[in-house]
Amino acid sequence: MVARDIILHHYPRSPFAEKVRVAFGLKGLRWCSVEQPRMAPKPHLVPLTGGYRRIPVLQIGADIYCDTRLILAELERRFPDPPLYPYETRGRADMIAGWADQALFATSLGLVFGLNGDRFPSELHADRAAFTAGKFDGWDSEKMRPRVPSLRDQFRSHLMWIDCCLTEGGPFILGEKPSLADAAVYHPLWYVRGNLGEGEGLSDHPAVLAWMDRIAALGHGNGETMAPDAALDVARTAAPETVDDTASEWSIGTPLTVTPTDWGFDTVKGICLGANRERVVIRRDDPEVGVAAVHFPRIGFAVAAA
Ligand SMILES: N[C@@H](CCC(=O)N[C@@H](CS)C(=O)NCC(=O)O)C(=O)O
Repeated sequence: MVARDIILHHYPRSPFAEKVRVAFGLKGLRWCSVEQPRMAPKPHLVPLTGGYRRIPVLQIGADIYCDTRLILAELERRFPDPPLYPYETRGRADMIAGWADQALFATSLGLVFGLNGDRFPSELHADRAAFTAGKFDGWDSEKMRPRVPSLRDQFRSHLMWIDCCLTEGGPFILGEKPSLADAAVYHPLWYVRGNLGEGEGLSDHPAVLAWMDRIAALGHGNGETMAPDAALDVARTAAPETVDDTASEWSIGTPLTVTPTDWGFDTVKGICLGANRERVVIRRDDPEVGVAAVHFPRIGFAVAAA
């Protein structure tokens, strides 16, 4: 295994990880799969990220990419062919992904927790209550149950939009070829189908189900299991790549904090290595893994001087 290999830190049932696995399939990539716990603590992940605990995280050597928006942008930069933006659709694909990752995901998750929350262990509920800091009813099934009828309505409206995209311009969300928009819209529906079957509206949309099967058929590329310790060794023995993004308000060397604005509000501290409109990169010197560069998207994160 060489240090430049693509390493994904994830767990099988994570919808956001499924978004990245679909992108691996679309691009036909070879990658290493490191399974992380689905709740805190994550002792084999936070030495890499400096405290960020959300899943998935992409690691390439000592470069650590947080959040699927940036993970997919980085995969596109390094492995452009076949593209995630097949028809100069960058703006449209990113806007659709923004809707899918927030509105469609929150509705889907609410439906699963509201209907099936009792099947999840109490430790997971406690973890997610802290993780969301009270937003989304703390993903508490008791509080979410009365919201199920309204969530069902929302979910059905979302399905109608997706169905229209496919029947008016398919076979994929933006047309003839699969794109980032497909990976983003797919993951919340994959989560609903996996947890609740097709009874919550999906069976009324054969075009959506057929599209889901087309996305599943893209596969996940070629993933090989890697031990969490081995991934830490990779970071320890590699040096981060040079960053050339310097067009931003933050000059190189400024101490910064980076914090998600939607959920999982853990702050990461580091020294600015570069930033632009799309991303911010900070350098950390970690006692376990040495120097690492942690990359975040600007969307969905608050950046401030430390
Ligand atoms: N905006 C983030 C969202 C990531 C996210 O919320 N992931 C969920 C899992 S699907 C998570 O981290 N849950 C808590 C955990 O796994 O500890 C992204 O696109 O990566």
